[in-house]
Amino acid sequence: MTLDLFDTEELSDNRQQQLAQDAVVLRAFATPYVAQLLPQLEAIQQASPFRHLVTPGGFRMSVAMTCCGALGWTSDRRGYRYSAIDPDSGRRWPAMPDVFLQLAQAAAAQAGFDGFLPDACLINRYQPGTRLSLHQDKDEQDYDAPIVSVSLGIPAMFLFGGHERSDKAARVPLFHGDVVVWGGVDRLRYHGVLPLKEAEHPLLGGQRINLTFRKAA
Ligand code: MD3
Ligand code: FE
Repeated sequence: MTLDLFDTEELSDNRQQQLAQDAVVLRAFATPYVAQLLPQLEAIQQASPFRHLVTPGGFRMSVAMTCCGALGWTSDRRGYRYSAIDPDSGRRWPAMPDVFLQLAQAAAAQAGFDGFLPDACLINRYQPGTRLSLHQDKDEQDYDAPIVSVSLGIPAMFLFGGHERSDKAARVPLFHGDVVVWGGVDRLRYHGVLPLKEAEHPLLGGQRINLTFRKAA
C-alpha cells in the first residue's frame, strides 16, 4: 500500500489536513493553550521526572517519558502496560491538568470525536537525534476512542504508515502547536518519528515535547 497525501489531503482549510479517513492534523490548534500548558508540564515533571524506559527486549528508549492522568504507560523487562502508579516515584501519576483535558476534548470534537474522555496522557521528550521507530498503539482497552497528539517545541518529521509494518509511510512535518487526532479505521496504523534535527524553539529550547491523550481503560 502506498499513501499519496496529494490524493487524501483536504485543501478546503489549510489549518486542517486530512491524512486519511479518520486521521487529521489541526495546525496550530494548541497555540491558544500553550501559555497555560507549560507551567503544568513543569509541575508534572517535578513530581514524575522524565525517564528512559527499557523495552521488554532490553533496549533503552531514546525518547524520555513521563505521564499524567489516572493511568500512565510504562515499560520494563516484564512488558508494556498501563499503571496507576509511577514505578519511579512509587506514587500515583500527577493528575491530568484541566487545560490538558480541555485541549484534548476540543481537538477530538473538532475532528469529529465528541465525548472523548482520556484517562492517560503520555508525555514524550525528544532531543536532537532521538527517534521513535514504527509501532502501533495497542496497549489500550478501547480502540473505539481516538488518540490526540500535541506537538510542542522544535519540529519533527512524523511517519504515518499503514496497517502493516512494511507499508510505505508518508512523512508529515509537525510543528509547535500542531495537534493530530486519529481514530476509527486509522486508530491502529503504524507510526513513528524520524531522528530529530537540531533546532531551537523560543519557549522550549532544543527539544520537542509530545503529549498523547488516550483512553487506556
Ligand atoms: C498514530 N508518539 O507516544 S504521536 C506514542 O510524536 C507516539 O511522540 C509520537 O507515537 C510522538 O505512542 C507520535 C502522533 C501521531 C499522529 C498520527 C498518527 C500518531 C499516529 C496516525 C496514526 C497512528
Ligand atoms: Fe504511538
